[in-house]
Amino acid sequence: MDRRGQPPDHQAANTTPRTMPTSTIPTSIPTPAIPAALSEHLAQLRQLVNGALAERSEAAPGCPASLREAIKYSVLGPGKRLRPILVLLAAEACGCSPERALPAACAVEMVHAYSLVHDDLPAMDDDDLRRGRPTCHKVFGEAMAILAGDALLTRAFEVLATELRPHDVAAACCAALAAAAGPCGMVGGQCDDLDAQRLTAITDPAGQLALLESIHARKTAAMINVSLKLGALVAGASAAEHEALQGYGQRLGLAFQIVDDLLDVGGDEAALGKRVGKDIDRGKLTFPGLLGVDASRAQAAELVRQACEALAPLAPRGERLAELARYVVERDH
Ligand code: GRG
Repeated sequence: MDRRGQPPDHQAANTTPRTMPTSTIPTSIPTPAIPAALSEHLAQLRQLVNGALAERSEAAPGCPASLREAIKYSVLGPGKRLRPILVLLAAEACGCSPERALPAACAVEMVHAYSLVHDDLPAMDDDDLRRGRPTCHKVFGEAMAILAGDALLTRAFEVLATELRPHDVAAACCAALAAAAGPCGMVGGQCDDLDAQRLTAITDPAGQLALLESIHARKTAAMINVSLKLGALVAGASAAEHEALQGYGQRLGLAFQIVDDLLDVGGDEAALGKRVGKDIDRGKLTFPGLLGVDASRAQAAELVRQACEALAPLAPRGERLAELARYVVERDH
C-alpha cells in the first residue's frame, strides 16, 4: 500500500507516465543576483518579521513549555519569509509603514508554518527534512507536531483580531486569511493534491494542466495572494491598488509553484533544505512532468512578466515587488 492507502499498482495502471526524460532534467537552476538595494531592504524586513514572530511566540504564559518549544522550532526556523515580506512590501507600496503591517505579516507566516508542519506529517507528505533541519514531528513527535500546527493556526487569528485596528480592518483580514487558508483555499488544494484517485482519472494533458493549476491556485497561490491583500487592507488601499496587487499575486503564486516543481527535479538538496525528487518518485502531477522543463521555465518567466505588468497602476511604488518577483522565479531555494 502507498502512503494514501492505495496499492502501488493501482497508480501505475491508471496513470499516464509523469516521469520526465532524464535528458531534460537540469542539473541546477541559476542563482539569482538580487539588486543590492533590494537585498538590503529585504534583510531589514526579514529582521523585523523575525523579531515580531519571536515576540509573539514567547507571549502566552499559560502555554505548556513543550508546546512552546515545538511552536518556536516551527515558526522561527530558517525560512525565506516570502509571505510576510509580501505583506510588508504591499503595505509599503500603498503608502503604509511596514511596522503597522507587522501583525498581519506574523499571522500569514504562522499559518504558513502550520501548513508546513502538517504537510510534513506521515499521513500527508511524510517528510523528515524541512528548512535544512529534521521536521517538527521527527523532533517532537507526531502528536506534538499536530498540536503545534493547531496552535499556530489559531494564534494567527488571535494576533489579527487583537492587534490590528480599526476593528473593521482586523475583521476583513481575518475573513481574507480564513478564506485563503481554508476549505476553498489551501486546505482544499491540499485535499485535491492528495486525492490520487481524481488525478489518475484524468488522462488528457489539457485536463491535467487545468487540474494542476486549480490545485496550485488554492494550495500555493492563495496564501501568496492573501499576503498582498492583507498588506493592502492594513494600508487602507484604494480599489485600484487592491486590483493591481491581486493581479500580481495570482501570477506570482503560480510562477512560485512552477519554480518549486522545477527545483524538485533540478534543485540542490542542501540549498533547498528539503528532499528533492519526491514528486517524480511518487508519480505526482507537476508542471515539468506535464510541460517539460524548458516550457515550464518559459511559463514561469511569462507569469512573472505579467505579474510585473499588473503592478503598473502602483508605479513607481511597486518596483520592489517587481524586483522580488524576478528573484522568486530565479531562486535556488
Ligand atoms: C497541510 C493544510 C495543509 C496544507 C499544506 C504548504 C503546503 C500545503 C504544502 C507544502 C508543500 C508544498 C510544495 C507546498 C507548495 C507551497 C510551498 C512551495 C511551500 C514552501 O514554501 P517556501 O518555499 O518555504 O516559501 P519556506 O521554508 O521558505 O517558508
